Amino acid sequence: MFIDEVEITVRSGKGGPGCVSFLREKFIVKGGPDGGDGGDGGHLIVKADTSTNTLVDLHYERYHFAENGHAGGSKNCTGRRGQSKVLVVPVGTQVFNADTGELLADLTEVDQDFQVAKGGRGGQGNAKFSSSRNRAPRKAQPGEPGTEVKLRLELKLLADVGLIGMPNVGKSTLIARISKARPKIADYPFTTLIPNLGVVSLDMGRSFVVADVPGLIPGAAQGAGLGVQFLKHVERTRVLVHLLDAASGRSPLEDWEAIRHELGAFNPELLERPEIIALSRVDASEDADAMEAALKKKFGRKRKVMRISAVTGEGVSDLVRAIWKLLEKDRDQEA
Ligand SMILES: Nc1nc2c(ncn2[C@@H]2O[C@H](COP(=O)(O)OP(=O)(O)OP(=O)(O)O)[C@@H](O)[C@H]2O)c(=O)[nH]1
Ligand SMILES: [Mg+2]
Repeated sequence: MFIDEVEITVRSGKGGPGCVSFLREKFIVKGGPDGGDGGDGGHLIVKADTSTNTLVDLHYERYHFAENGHAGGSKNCTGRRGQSKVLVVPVGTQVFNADTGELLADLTEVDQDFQVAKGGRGGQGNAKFSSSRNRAPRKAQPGEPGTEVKLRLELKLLADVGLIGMPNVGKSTLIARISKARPKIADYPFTTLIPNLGVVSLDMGRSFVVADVPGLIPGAAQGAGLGVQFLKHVERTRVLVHLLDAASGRSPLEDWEAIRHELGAFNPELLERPEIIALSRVDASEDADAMEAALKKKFGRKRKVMRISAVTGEGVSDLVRAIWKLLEKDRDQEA
């Protein structure tokens, strides 16, 4: 199961109590106080790792506690610190405080971590309270409590390129052709139910990451079909490739407009994203030439219009190169 949003409750460990104790040994009368400090409680940490790509484990396990610090002992023994709890989440996870909505951390890199709650300090033992006025203190501190936080974790996959379009236009077939991703492909709408990521390698170590998301239909912004919730996984992409089916019997231009409407309703920023138009499944269409001409006329120099067939391979390597160019341009502009 693919889960991209969960609410969990976490707590750091409580500090261990300090100890009250007096040295008692043969031949030593009234040895001084020797109660050690309690150990600090464990921290609560969230860490991004590639070992997982969904939040499903946290969906089933909603409470997470770091270990409490251990009590101090006699003979000035400090208690053991509590073990910190490290929650492993996929790269791309955003950590919010569920009560305030505040974004606490955006874990976009492998091994990046964030300390949500610091462990409580261990209490001081009675040895620390000894003074010239009180040589036999019977007092020690309790440990500080841990901190409890309600978190909302939201996964937004990180990809350079988002493949968007109506259902059944060949998005998954394309990602399977250009990367090692192997999503389910079938001749019916809504085959893809969860986003897929694939790495596309060019030559000389150049590569980029593509996200294939479930298809969109008119009304998706109001929840039609699978809705638009998966669009959050293309929110952080830098380039969109919009597949328009040449063999669906529908008008590619009308499809384009319908999907753009849903994109805008979800997040108007997506409309500004550089976009390549890929007229897809051209091998199965008689009208591909006319459709291509109409699209080129409509977009002029604003968008590159390309024709592809993920089945025969026509146009696919050109598309990959065009994507790379656009990514480079985007990088240059950023720099
Ligand atoms: N003839 C032809 N068929 C294609 C091509 N690309 C995909 N198909 C077929 O079109 C159907 C849909 O392909 P998918 O890749 O599953 O389409 P999708 O856009 O991922 O669909 P959803 O996941 O439902 O949104 C499958 O039967 C594919 O074999 C193509 O270039 N030419
Ligand atoms: Mg698909």
